[in-house]
Amino acid sequence: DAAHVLDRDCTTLSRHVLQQLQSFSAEAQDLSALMNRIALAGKLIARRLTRAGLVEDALGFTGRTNVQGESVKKMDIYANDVFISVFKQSGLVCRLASEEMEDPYYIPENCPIGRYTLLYDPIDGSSNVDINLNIGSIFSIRRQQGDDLDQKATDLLQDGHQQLAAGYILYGPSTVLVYSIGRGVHSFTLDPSLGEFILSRENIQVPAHGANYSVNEGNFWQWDDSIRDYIRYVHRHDGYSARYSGALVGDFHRILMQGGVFLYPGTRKRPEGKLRLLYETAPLAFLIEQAGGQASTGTQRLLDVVPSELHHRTPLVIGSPEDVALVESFIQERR
Ligand code: AHM
Ligand code: MG
Repeated sequence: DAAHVLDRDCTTLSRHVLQQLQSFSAEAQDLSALMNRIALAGKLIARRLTRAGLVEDALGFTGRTNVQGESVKKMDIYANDVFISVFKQSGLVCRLASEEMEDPYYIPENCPIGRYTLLYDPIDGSSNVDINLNIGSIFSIRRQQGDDLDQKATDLLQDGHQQLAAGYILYGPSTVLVYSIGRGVHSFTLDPSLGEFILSRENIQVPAHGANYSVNEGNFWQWDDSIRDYIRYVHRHDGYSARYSGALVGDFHRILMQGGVFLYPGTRKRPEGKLRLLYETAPLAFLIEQAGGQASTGTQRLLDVVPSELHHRTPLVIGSPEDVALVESFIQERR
């Protein structure tokens, strides 16, 4: 009823960011504006996705391959461009770097005054797009260091501790935005009738251990012995459930909420695994640590990894602290 609805303190995302920083300093206002822009991009992408089967040219492939050698979907391009156009108007960002672009995209009118860089994966879990299953967008914000006049963006090749903010948008039955600015992890649900992301959970903490293990077991014979040993351990013990959707954001969200571990280990063909550091694994590592969990390459804390190039890949073991530690102990044993 109406009274019940009003009972609820409807905290919007931008208000939440300001509250978190407890200030109206220039940086607090910048972060609030940046998060607002990300929310706008999420709303635009969510809107297109809800009608994708009805709109011409929303689904399927473009016929091109990206820097990573992966086939590009129309939705990848749409979402990539949404972030660019939304940030063009912000004045705060001079460069954007994404999975879909070999080099960063510069917005000359915002350079060099744009003090921040947006790193993002516009559509994570692309293979789910055409079958109407969950997908996501992942984002990370870093402060631009230096003028980058030669446009080489070398200042981005730093560890994950440099992130000012990180998060994702999950396009599922509802659209959910999860973010952290280094003060806990908070989730917001899009109320489509208001067009606003409203706070749904504050200070999320991942359980110390969980039943879920999330990994593509089709790669079993591609892994190191240590990973196979861990999976055999899981198979022999009660209380584990396999959950793998093919979209990292969705699998990660389950683990954040319920506990467990997500793994994308190196394979024989790709010893560094599949996932990219700057706009996939580092943002999620930032979130999980803020939620009391852990993220690792298997042998190193993920946030400590310094990328050697923009599209640098890392293996990923992420989730509940006890589960990540167990995987690491199997890897340690075999070294
Ligand atoms: P994408 O960003 O191109 O969609 O690739 C990343 C995705 C992750 O969402 C998911 O966890 C993984 O790739 C699935 O890969 P695989 O099919 O090898 O298991
Ligand atoms: Mg991805």
